[in-house]
Amino acid sequence: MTAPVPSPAPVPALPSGVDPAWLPPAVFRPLGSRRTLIAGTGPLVDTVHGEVAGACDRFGGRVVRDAQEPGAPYDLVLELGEDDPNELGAEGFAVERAGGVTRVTAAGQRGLLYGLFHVVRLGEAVFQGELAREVHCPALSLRMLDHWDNVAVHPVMGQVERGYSGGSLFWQDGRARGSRAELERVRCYGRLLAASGINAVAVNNVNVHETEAHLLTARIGEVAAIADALRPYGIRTHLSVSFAAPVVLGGLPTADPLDEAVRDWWAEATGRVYAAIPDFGGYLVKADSEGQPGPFTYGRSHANGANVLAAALAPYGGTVHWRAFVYDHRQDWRDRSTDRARAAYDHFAPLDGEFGPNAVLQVKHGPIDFQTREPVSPVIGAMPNTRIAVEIQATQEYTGQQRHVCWLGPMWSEALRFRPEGADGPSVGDLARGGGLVAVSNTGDDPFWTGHPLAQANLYAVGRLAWRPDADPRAVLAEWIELTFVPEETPDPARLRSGLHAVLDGSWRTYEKYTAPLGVGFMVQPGHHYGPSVDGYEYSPWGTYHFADRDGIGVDRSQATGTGFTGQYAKPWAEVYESPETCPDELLLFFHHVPYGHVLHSGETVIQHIYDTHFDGVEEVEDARRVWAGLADLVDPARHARATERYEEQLRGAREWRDHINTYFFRKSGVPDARRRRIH
Ligand code: GCW
Repeated sequence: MTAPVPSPAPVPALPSGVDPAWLPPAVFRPLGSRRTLIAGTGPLVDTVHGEVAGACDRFGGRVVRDAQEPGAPYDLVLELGEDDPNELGAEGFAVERAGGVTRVTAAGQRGLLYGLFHVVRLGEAVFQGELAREVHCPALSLRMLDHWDNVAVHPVMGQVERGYSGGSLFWQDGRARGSRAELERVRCYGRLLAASGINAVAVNNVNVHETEAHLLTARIGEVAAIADALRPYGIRTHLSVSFAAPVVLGGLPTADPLDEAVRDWWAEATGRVYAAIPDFGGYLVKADSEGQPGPFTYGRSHANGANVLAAALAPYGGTVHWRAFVYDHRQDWRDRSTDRARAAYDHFAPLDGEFGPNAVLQVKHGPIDFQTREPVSPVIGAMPNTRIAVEIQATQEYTGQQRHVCWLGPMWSEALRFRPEGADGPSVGDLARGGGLVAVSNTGDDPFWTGHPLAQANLYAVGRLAWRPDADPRAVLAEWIELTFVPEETPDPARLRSGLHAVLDGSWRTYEKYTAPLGVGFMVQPGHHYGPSVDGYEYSPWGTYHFADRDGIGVDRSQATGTGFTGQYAKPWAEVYESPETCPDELLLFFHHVPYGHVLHSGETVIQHIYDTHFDGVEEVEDARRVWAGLADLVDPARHARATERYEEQLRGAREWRDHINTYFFRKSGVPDARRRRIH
């Protein structure tokens, strides 16, 4: 008897009015107009089959599963198995082309899925000429998005904390989205993420409020429904949990990680999670951070805390992601010796080697909090015996909240390529191999997914940079442009490409120019963090100060005269950052307090730099707005209109920033602008 031929898993249908992002139908034309053979079995192979079948329905090609027609000529073969599994792993694939046949081979089902999307990305090119065998494997095995989504609408933070893309894709008004259409949208989301390389999603906010806490126990079925929707695209589901769950949910008198009853409680709760979601990814924990409960309450270390959850997850292959974002958020601004930048290292570096094998320490890429410009966190290079995940923020909390264009690929790439021990040591990307790359998601139920249509580029880049942390961000952007805007289908592809590069390539630096100067950070409105307020956090307990007075500005973090933070770096960086003479201009005020007349490496004084960059930044936004307007005939009208609207707000905002910052520093310093422009 022959086994039944497996059937394709249908491609989820994009709800009407929702933007196709980087998977518009046209990118499937080269694939869909050819003959493809798919070999292998398993649910993700069915997904691949469905993708090819959907493309063929649209473009007239043919797909055959498991050689029902032996010897038939194929243009493309997608096959599971055969290859050396050690070479390709679960997620890698090999691609080659000879004798008119393109062949993608994978050892694992996910590898085949990524091979398929590789073919889609390359389009016609993958069907031309000959291609020697190339192996593609992800550098990082965990490529994750963390959703800061609340189940119930939070009175201050709303449905999605720091969300700028409408409501949550997963939750609405206290319940899981569960209608057919809503789950179809989640499937579409999983599909987009898989095409960019993402393989894990945490579905709820790291600030675990009362309603959200119950997801771990009574409401795990809701999480399971999301996991079901994401699974066909190779995405594992993770859950943020409260460290106090044994007390809050279990009714125990303590959550002490060394207490036996607490251990048992976690083990039992975790068993139930796996009964509901057999491929559950694991827990994400924000502990002793901004009011969340944690092991400090019991006089225990964070390794003790992480390990109790790790032990519960271990029998099932799950992982705990334990965040290193631990600092004193109630500090006295008068106390100049406390330095928030130091906190993560002070808490965690001494614990190196104490975390269990399935515990990952998740470290924000900078020492403070996702500012427009920060140095790399010294924690990343200081814990060689700990699995480290690097956390970046796609949601643009401090970078324009998806009303301003701010392409973050170059910023993330700089961080990932940074070498904490200098040129001969490993890069941050290398150091993240043990734990992965994790981004706070920038998506929601907005028709464009990301509020600003151009912010989709950031989402795309997360997966691509996690796959290859040393990738050139400009190449990632070019790839996103080709897929999303399908230039060859427009009358003037060259103008479209160059216009998109013009508005995106330098947009992070533009944003930096008109906001807080030289790495000093913040200067945002308290609470929502949008728009300028130079002293908004200056006399607050949050540890985010600039210390501007009539003579100068910046935070002295040197060992010689400051907080000693520079000493947390290895050489050469400890020395480079220690002196204003060697510290890079863009980080000068992060590391040093200097007079306004201090001369930068650029040759400009600090005060003149502030004036110049703020005027320039606004001009650059004006230029970008003009370039975007000139693309109206080449871009989908809805997309164009949405971004046009946002450019108006960006320009208004940039002018506001310029005038606040310039006026503030003119009044503080009394130094006039050398170029005599109008300062209010
Ligand atoms: O950047 C800050 C945000 C908080 C966030 C916190 C964190 C989820 O302002 O909204 O809380 O970081 O990373 O935990």
